Amino acid sequence: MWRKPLLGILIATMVGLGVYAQGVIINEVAWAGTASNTSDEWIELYNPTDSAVDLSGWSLTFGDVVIDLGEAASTIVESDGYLLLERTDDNTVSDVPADLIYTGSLSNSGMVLNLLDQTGAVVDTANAGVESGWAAGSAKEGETQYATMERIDPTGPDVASNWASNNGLITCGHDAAGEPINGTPRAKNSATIAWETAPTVTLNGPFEGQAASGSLVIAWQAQDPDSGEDDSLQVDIYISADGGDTFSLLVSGLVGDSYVWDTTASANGDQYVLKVTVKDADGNIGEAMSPIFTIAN
Ligand SMILES: [Ca+2]
Ligand SMILES: [Ca+2]
Ligand SMILES: [Ca+2]
Ligand SMILES: [Ca+2]
Repeated sequence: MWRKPLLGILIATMVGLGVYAQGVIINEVAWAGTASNTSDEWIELYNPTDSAVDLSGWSLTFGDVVIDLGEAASTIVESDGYLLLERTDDNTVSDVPADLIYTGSLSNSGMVLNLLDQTGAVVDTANAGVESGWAAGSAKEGETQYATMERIDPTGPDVASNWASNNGLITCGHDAAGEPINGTPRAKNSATIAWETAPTVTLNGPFEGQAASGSLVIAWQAQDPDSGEDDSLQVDIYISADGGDTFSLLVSGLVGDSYVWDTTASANGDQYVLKVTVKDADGNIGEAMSPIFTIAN
């Protein structure tokens, strides 16, 4: 668990911009609506702090829209609690009660949301650094249709890399037609759960344009944020000879952090790519890909 704040600080330091969350934050934005109705947009706020926050006098704005959060059914957001805003009526997320009904649309071409406290200070934003469109989420044409834009690290800044689309696997709530929503209204984001539990891997070579021959040592570093037991991860390696278009399994079920590959068993070529996947005990998968390299024996 020690990695999480460190990662947040690292991202903030590297990027150097983005508003820091102080208290309640904008956690999820259903800017494309739902499969039932593209007007059925909704927004989730979240309190990642240790104490309750009173939203009296706070507002949420985008475009010309100003939503007075003091009009919520309860203005108190408990620690680890949510506030669900549904557009037009409570049927937008039909089986989860809204805390506040608002009017006004989120353009699919992208908008910036601002969260203002009782002094009028902007305490959080969503989608601020994005020139056009949205940092994440999708409409009808998305891989996961009408996926919401979910904040990954609730205490991390509003930068594009801290937003991801709902993965369509961890979802809750139903739309006005009773169909499942590709989002997590009033619940932890799928992107946050993946970030907290999925392993990550980085590949230490081969490097861009490297010409490999004979035995090539494939080395990687893998981590699982919620266990820390690196050697419990199962590693598979895949190889592509066509620049990453198609992969075939090279070796599976490895543990540890390196593998010696006899490249003489493979044809010469200059469009090779390696992919390493790591799987934890829960079946969460992380992967890393090498740049294109050459085999010349
Ligand atoms: Ca929209
Ligand atoms: Ca509702
Ligand atoms: Ca959520
Ligand atoms: Ca894990």
